Amino acid sequence: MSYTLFISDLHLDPVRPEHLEALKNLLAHHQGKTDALYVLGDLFEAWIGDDDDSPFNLDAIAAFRQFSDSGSKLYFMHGNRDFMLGNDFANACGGTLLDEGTVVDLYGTAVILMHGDSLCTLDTAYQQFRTMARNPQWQQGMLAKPLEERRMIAQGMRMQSQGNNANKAENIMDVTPEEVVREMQEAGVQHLIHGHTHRPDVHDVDLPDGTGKRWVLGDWGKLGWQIVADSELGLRLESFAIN
Ligand SMILES: [Mn+2]
Repeated sequence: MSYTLFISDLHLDPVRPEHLEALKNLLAHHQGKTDALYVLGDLFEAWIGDDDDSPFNLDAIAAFRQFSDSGSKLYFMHGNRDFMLGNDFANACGGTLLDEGTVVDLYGTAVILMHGDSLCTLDTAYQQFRTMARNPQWQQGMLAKPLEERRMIAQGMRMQSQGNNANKAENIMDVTPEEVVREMQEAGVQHLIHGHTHRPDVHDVDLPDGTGKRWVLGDWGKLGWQIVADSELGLRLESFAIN
């Protein structure tokens, strides 16, 4: 049976090697069997540039390469942590970097794919940062700095982000319902898959032409999360234990 997998928010970090191990298990289990794997952002806790060839990064790339060499397709989307993932990374993995809001056909069902951070429109401070950090000129300036300096900047950003988020209301950290409807209508779809909010769930969405569904992937902690799409059962959200 044909099927397709979606994951996001692994937040891979050398200090938590169990998540990279869980990813390698997932890749080994599905390689050559699944039609495609979509990684919808925040694969890495931080990504300071494709030229960062740390043993940890090379380990992850090698696992993805083995997966794509098996014939399964591989796609990546940026998250708010790894927004500097580039084509060099994707190519090394044998995958393709997708634009935010790409619409895919899943066995006859059209689905829009997003990381989810752009849907959190009430978080104006973050959206300002996002606009800056997605600017090619800003990224070029960042990539021109030595790796060690970028490492320190990334560390500072993470600490600042944690401090900021600790004081934000719950609804500001979640998606804006009107923005969800707007994106789904514009794309002409009844299904949206995203991550980012770390609130794995399936929600009904009231659309002008019926009820749609918003599928939210979870972040990897003690549990990992995946969405499976196939031609017979449709979509389903699943979790699995991580040791
Ligand atoms: Mn995120």
